[in-house]
Amino acid sequence: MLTGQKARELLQFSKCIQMETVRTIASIGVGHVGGALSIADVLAVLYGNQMRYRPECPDWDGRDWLVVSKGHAGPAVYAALALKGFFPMELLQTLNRLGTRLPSHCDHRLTPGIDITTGSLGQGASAAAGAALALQMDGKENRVFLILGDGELDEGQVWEMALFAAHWKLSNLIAFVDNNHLQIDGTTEEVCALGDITEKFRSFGWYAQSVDGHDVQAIDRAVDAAKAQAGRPSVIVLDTVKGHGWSAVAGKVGGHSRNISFADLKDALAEMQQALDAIGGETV
Ligand SMILES: Cc1ncc(C[n+]2csc(CCOP(=O)(O)OP(=O)(O)O)c2C)c(N)n1
Repeated sequence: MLTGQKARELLQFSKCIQMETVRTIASIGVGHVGGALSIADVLAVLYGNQMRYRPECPDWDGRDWLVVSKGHAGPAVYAALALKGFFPMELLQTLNRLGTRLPSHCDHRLTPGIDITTGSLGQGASAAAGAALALQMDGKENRVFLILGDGELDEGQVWEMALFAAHWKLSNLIAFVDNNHLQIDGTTEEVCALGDITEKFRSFGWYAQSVDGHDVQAIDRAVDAAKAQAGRPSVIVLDTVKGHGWSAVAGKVGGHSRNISFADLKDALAEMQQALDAIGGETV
């Protein structure tokens, strides 16, 4: 259970992740802003409270792994990593430029703190389950966290992974679905309706929960409950808004990948700063 102050710290962290996300995308003028902003709260809970890691030693043996299978949300992950000291904040201004260490999609070979390369939807799911199985076979206590998109669930590979992870009783695997109800060109309902995601995973033998994906307390409690599971993997379906935190983009189909001009950046930062100021408590 988070204290009120800790919850406020996570909310502030989440807002800072969002602000750095729009700054980094604006530095190149275009990028996947919608699906990056929708995972800021879960990233804040993971990097702010739930994951074990050492920024000065990204490959530390005792770390928990994070696989962001919706690899196009890279800018939000980079913002969280920079804010936690994995690399200098200035690097965020090099997003997707020639020779950068921060490509638009997550790349293990280039970025300190990225455990698995992702971008081809579905593949990160299998890689995460493979890593979890390897850690389990080695008798290690490290956990693997996995973030999937709701549109990504259209990939059959995700369901193959769901079967596999339950078969191997991978209780060290905790997956999230960023259920923001949008994919590239429409709602998930229009493109390929998913039905009850929690029930689907449950029927595969997973421990499944569903929470408000912008409520850091609820996400944190759900992760605690997932960590307490033995003999089965966990999924936490996050009810989110694509583009959360920036009303010009929030919930809009065109917000998957879009241009961000200097005026857009000013607008987004002003709205986010206002939300940050409203959180209250001590600034961290
Ligand atoms: C295998 C594969 N097919 C297609 C794409 C192109 N693509 C990139 S993002 C995206 C939509 C993903 O939707 P969702 O998982 O809901 O992501 P979010 O809306 O949260 O950004 C698609 C189809 C891809 N990256 N990989």
